[in-house]
Amino acid sequence: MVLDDLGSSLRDSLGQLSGQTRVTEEDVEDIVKEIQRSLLQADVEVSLVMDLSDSIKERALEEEPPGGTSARDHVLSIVYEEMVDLVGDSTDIPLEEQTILLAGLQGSGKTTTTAKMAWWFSKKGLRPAIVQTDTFRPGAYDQAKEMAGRAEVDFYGDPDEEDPVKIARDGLEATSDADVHIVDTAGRHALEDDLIDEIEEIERAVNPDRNLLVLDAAIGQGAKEQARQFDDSIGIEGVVVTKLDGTAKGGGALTAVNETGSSIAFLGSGEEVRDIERFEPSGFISRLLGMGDLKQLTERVERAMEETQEDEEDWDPEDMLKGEFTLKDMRHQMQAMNNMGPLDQVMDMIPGMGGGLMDELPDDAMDVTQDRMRSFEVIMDSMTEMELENPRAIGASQVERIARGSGKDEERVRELLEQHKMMSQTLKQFQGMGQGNMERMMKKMQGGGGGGGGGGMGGMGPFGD
Ligand SMILES: Nc1nc2c(ncn2[C@@H]2O[C@H](COP(=O)(O)OP(=O)(O)OP(=O)(O)O)[C@@H](O)[C@H]2O)c(=O)[nH]1
Ligand SMILES: [Mg+2]
Repeated sequence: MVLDDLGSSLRDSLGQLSGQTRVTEEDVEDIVKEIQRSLLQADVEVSLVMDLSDSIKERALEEEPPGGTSARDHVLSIVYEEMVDLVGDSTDIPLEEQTILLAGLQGSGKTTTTAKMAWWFSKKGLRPAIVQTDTFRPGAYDQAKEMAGRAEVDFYGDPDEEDPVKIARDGLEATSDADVHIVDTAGRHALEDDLIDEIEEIERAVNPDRNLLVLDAAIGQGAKEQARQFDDSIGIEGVVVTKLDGTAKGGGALTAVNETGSSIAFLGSGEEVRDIERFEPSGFISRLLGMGDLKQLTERVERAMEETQEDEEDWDPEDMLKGEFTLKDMRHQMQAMNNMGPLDQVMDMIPGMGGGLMDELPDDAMDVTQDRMRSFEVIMDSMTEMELENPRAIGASQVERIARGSGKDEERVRELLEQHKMMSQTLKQFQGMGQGNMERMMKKMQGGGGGGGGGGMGGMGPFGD
């Protein structure tokens, strides 16, 4: 499957716009409904979803698609722009000396993120140090130290000290050689007063350049209250979403971003120090909507629809070279000409068939003019499945019947059969050549044969023996 479930229902809605130059209110309603469903399932707050829906609806109906843009692409780009607006750009994280404080509830992934970020900065050529101030949870020191080891970065902690503020102060001093200080803090089940007091004190002691709120991707509506309280007490400049390797899509992060007026800084997607990436709106939006990379969505929607068509009709141009060339193949060929251009160009797309080979063919072999094509199509519509598969079995009485059925004269029907025969013979010659011969011949034609080849066909015509 090209796109996953949610993506595919959105794709279906968008697909219905295919070929339209204008969208109706109903079209937009359908699309917006799909988007709402995806976002709500991804834990995005209802009010945010509604705001977004309104802007999309308004713009999709009021704005004129730029010249040459299809309705579908127009709606798609509006959806994307509005989503980017909602999600925002990545939090600015300059590659310079700085102190970063991480805050968040218990188990949200602070300690892991500290190590991941330290690793990330070290890969950017900076020297990071981790300062571990969690005196609340037994084992916090060992965990942080072990992770710092894996990230191969400086580490400071003091398992015997009970005052986190003192640890923070001592830690900055002890690691003064480092450029980037990342301060890990203790988590609690909920935001109790003592946690707030503690983190405020640490904040004052280390005077960070930025405070990041670490959120588990699975957090839903709880994100709002949490984000507001942390923002009130220390101020939040960015959000880190962790555990995106799970099933949760991280919509709660948008609530937090909205609540704190901040943006997303990093994404975590695993337990290893390497499982971190800078936030990038396009990928995240795609995830929220349950789609692949949305940047390429327009292309993908396009491609997906072509693929669906091909799947349905189960027709592959390469088959023409393998088996019997039927009237069905011919019909596809004629349709393909409408979509893709003339047969010689189509043949160019088939591996091993390019290189101007078709130029050597008699002109009328592939020449089906628009007019003839249209009448051929009508004629073929009057043929039975059997006749289409096996045109050689079409005798005089069938010609008569087909002519009557299609409203064309018998001569036209015979002309079609003649045309088919010609194309079929030409293709047979290709088949007869075999892969090796074909390659040799192509080389010769392209002047790559060396010796006296000289680019000409010489005496070796492709269709002689
Ligand atoms: N799969 C996965 N697990 C993660 C990720 N980030 C953290 N974890 C795991 O989640 C658990 C909690 O992570 P910690 O980094 O200890 O969380 P914390 O916020 O420091 O927890 P406290 O210090 O107790 O408040 C650990 O088992 C981590 O391995 C992630 O991105 N993906
Ligand atoms: Mg921790």
